[in-house]
Amino acid sequence: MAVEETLPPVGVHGMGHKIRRKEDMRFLVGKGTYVDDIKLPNMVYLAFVRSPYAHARIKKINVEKAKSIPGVIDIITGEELEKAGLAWIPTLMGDKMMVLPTEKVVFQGQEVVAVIAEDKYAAWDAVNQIEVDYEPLEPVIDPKKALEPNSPIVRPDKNSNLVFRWEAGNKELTEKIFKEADIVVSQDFYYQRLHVAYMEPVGCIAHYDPVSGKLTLWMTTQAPHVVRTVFSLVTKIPENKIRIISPDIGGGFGGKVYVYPGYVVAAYAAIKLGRPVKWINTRSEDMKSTAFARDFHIHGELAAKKDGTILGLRIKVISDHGAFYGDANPSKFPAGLFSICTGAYDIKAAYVEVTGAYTNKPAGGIAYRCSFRVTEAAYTIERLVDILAHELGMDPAELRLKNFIPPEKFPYKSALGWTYDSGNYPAALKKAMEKIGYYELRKEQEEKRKRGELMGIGISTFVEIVGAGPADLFDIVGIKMFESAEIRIHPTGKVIARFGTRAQGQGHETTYAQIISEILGIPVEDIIIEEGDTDTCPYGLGTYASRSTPTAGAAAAVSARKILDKAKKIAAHLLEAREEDIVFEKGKFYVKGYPDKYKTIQEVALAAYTNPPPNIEAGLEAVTYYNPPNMTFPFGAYICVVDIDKGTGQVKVRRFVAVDDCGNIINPVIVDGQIMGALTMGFGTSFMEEIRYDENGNIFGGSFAEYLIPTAVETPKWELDKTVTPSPHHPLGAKGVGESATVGSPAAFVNAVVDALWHLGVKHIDMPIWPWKVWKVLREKGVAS
Ligand code: MCN
Ligand code: CUN
Repeated sequence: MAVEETLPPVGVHGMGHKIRRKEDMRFLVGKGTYVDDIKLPNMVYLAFVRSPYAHARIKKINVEKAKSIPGVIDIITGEELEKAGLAWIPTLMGDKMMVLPTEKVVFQGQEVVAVIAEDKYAAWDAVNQIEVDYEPLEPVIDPKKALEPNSPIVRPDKNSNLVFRWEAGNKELTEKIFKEADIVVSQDFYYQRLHVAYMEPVGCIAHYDPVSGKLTLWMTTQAPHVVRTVFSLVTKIPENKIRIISPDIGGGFGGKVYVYPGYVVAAYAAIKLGRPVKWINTRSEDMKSTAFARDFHIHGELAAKKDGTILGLRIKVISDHGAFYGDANPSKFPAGLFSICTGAYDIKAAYVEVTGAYTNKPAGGIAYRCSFRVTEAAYTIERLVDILAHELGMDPAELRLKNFIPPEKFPYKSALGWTYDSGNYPAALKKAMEKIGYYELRKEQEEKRKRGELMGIGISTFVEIVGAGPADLFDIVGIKMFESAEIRIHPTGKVIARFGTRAQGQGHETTYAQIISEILGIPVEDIIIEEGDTDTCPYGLGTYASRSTPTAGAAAAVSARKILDKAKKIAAHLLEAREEDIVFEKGKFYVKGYPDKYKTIQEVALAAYTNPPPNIEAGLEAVTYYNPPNMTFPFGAYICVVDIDKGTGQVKVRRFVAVDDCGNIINPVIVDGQIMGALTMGFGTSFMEEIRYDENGNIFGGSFAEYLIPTAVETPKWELDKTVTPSPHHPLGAKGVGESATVGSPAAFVNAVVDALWHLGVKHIDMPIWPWKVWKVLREKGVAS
């Protein structure tokens, strides 16, 4: 790569410019600052003894041998934390979670004892010398069994394993419609437990200054402000004496929203010992104990007329939450936004019921590019629609085109209560069909089938729902889900803008600068974006659920427009004209009809400090706390072609066309990057990744030896295209995109595999579709070669 290709962009680059990411230079030359890069004087290290059992009573903890290891400073147990009122802390979902256990452990890999030592080697030596005497208890592994009356109870503080029961839709109407339907298809799906496998495991450094009484935490968190508030409420440390800094983050993907015991113990130890404490998970600790994704046991039913008109949808889910209800959903949505499950279709009646269960596994649920469980919703409806097409003998594309919400019906109110802002689903599907050569592929498939070859075509036309969210519906621990942007223009026209969000690789330093550049005509390289420091950034809810563009992007636009309004007044003063006569174009203000006599935005910025109009305050800055009027509803049409090897069961993805629509695009290269990354994660989900447990609660998938993620070798070549249907309520017409492809693609992959095998009597294979699963099916059907 030539050096100039990696240099930051020069010039005014507003919306739609394919500029390189401003942040990439420091990452490419290894100069990013991640938590583990930070070293403070006098710092000590924290490591955890973790439970080998999924469910066991702690009888005794012997720390004597460990204490005598040179360099060991302190050993902290649950009993000690209990005295400090910190053995349990609240989760973001109003439940409680153990920081360190006092009575029993509730999942394998749970933090049991914390060791603090001069270096991490001494800490790990001590971890290995601590003896914990356990009395194993019967573990609760299957969430369905967990809900049976005679099940052992996971939690010491509860008398049942029921987390919640939640429903949406009109049950009676749905039942009536199902009774009247010509055909009902139904299927069980298990959307497996996943780990997000970001590059940087979770960790933190806690530093307490006894002079100022200030606690500073460098933390791998996607939501620094919310964590600060929770920390303040739990510890009673005044909120202005807690500073959370999220430095560069090596991928978050939802796994870094959760509040981990390590954060709390590190903070406690830093205050107790008066020394900075660093805690960084190892990779396998991370895989065994951090917030998981999915784990939904779904039963779906679709009712239709003979001609393929879909009438009703009914879904029952049992969701496995592990030992604590630690999802990071908006509080009114215990099952996230699963009720977007009617998808792209005009369905009269729908009813959904989700029951959450505690089991002896780690907590989590909202992670891995899920948009609050839209992944599970899109998968369910898109699989059901394909099954219906096959049962009816109809083409899956034709069936979709017949049932799409027509473009003229937007804004569209869904049977489960959402008002879709805009969409054009037939346009996206037709574009994808044309690009891939859909009908030719169907012909090829027919011929191949005659020769006994297995080829499948899978479609997914998903709808996303992102931008949480409107204050009347969306809050986290009571805090409304607004988002903030503060823009300051200095006298020389250079800009610093700060946000309540926190990118983990999404490129906000570039795209937010492009938004400001678009509106104010200031070159992108003159705009610095800062996120992730609660002492300097305005309060915000953070980056997850692809909400940053719909919320913080909107806040940036509104703040920039506020500044432009004031700048116009200043320009009128400088040009000795009336404000109404001032025209603003490409960074220049002039009087209507006299474009040659202008003042630049930079000159206006200087005047804001040196020569403001008499009736106007000095300075040029604005802050906005943006409350979105509605969610945004991105969508897409994906088509996948697979060939299956009858000898090995290996599925080869021959082609994958993805047509995405996220409204107006800020940076097309970043959006393409987001889509390719998310497609790769959808591919991993469909064919490789799973965290499983045996009947004793032993994890399978706790290291990369067992948890397979796609490398460049396995990853298919993605063919991207787009349609543009702007959001009518977003100030820039933009919708979110960060998770779309992980939401939409698994159904396309699985639909393709089942399409290849349907004629053999195969209706479904659960993900991950490992070769041996396919091979087993081929053997059963007598076609394995
Ligand atoms: N964008 C754009 N035009 C649009 C929409 C988005 O240019 N119309 C740009 C945005 O400006 C931003 C990026 O695309 O730079 C993603 O924007 P958005 O869809 O708003 O999503 P967020 O910024 O809120 O990112 C969150 C989302 C989530 S929830 C997960 S999970 C995920 C994802 O982003 N985690 C990621 N993408 C990731 N990418 C990386 N590299 N690392 C992660 O951890
Ligand atoms: Cu669900 S993963 Mo993203 O919302 O951080």
